[in-house]
Amino acid sequence: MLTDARKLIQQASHIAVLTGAGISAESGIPTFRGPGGLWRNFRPEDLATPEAFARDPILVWEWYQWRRGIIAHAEPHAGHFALVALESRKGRTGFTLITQNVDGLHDRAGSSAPLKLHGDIWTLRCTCCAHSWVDLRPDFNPFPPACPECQSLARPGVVWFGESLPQDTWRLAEQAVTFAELILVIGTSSVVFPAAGLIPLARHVGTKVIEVNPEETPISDSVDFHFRAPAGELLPLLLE
Ligand code: BJW
Ligand code: ZN
Repeated sequence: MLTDARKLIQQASHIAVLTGAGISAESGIPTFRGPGGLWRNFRPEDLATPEAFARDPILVWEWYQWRRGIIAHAEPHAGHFALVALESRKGRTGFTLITQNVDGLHDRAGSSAPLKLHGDIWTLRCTCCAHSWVDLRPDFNPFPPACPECQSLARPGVVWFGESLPQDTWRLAEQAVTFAELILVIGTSSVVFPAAGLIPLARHVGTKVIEVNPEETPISDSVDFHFRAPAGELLPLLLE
């Protein structure tokens, strides 16, 4: 199975990769769902919606500040680096990395311009004016953080439930999966839309699908290859 999948990867002239929280699990960053997932201890509707932020911005900011602290101490692993090596083999026109992750580990590993469907935890946005900026401090002082332009309340630069994805990024992701001959789906439960919709879209136009996930997901039965293994172990073997 590994040999056949490797052949597909070698032969494909364009590969799209869709990653989710599971690729960062071996870096020590909790996933959302599943054992130890963030949603086991917190209700998403209490923390990751515009309504939750309007109701209790301090609670939501405390949660993001806690996660920023964990992410700041995490390092990319062999799986992230294997994707960087694949990108350099395939070249600019042969590879697109699409991620649902907000942690920035792909950038820190060396991936060039990943398409970030759900934003970036290190970016802040003003709730009043159009200003957005990068702030790499895990701890804010003053707390909660304020806009440097107009002093209004800042919010995390991420996409919450009920919010639209960044339109240009989304269009590029759709183009990539329809243009690609192969999509690698790594470490995502494939339940959050519209990101999860990229996989049926790819299949619809004949793109082959390889899934890397220790658990079954709603797409597992319909993919060409499903490797039930952690990304940090499997990707270096698959992409060597
Ligand atoms: C490993 C591993 C290892 C473990 N190696 N793997 C169509 C149908 C139904 C609902 C909707 C729909 N369209 C829209 C919706 C509503 C909603 C939605 O999808 N809800 C579903 C949950 C039912 N979607 C939205 O609201 C989206 N907006 C939108 O559609 O706008 C238009 C619209 C508006 C209003 C109404 C209708 C349409 C926005 C979604 C935003 C998601 N935001 C979050 C938070 C981001 C900020 C933050 O980080 O705080 O994004 S939620 C959370 O889930 C986060 C993730 O990016 C996202 C996906 O999770 P992911 O990455 O898959 O992680 P997990 O934890 O679920 O899975 C980890 C996997 O890894 C597991 O499978 C493990 O087995 C595996 N794993 N170790 C490899 N070592
Ligand atoms: Zn402002």
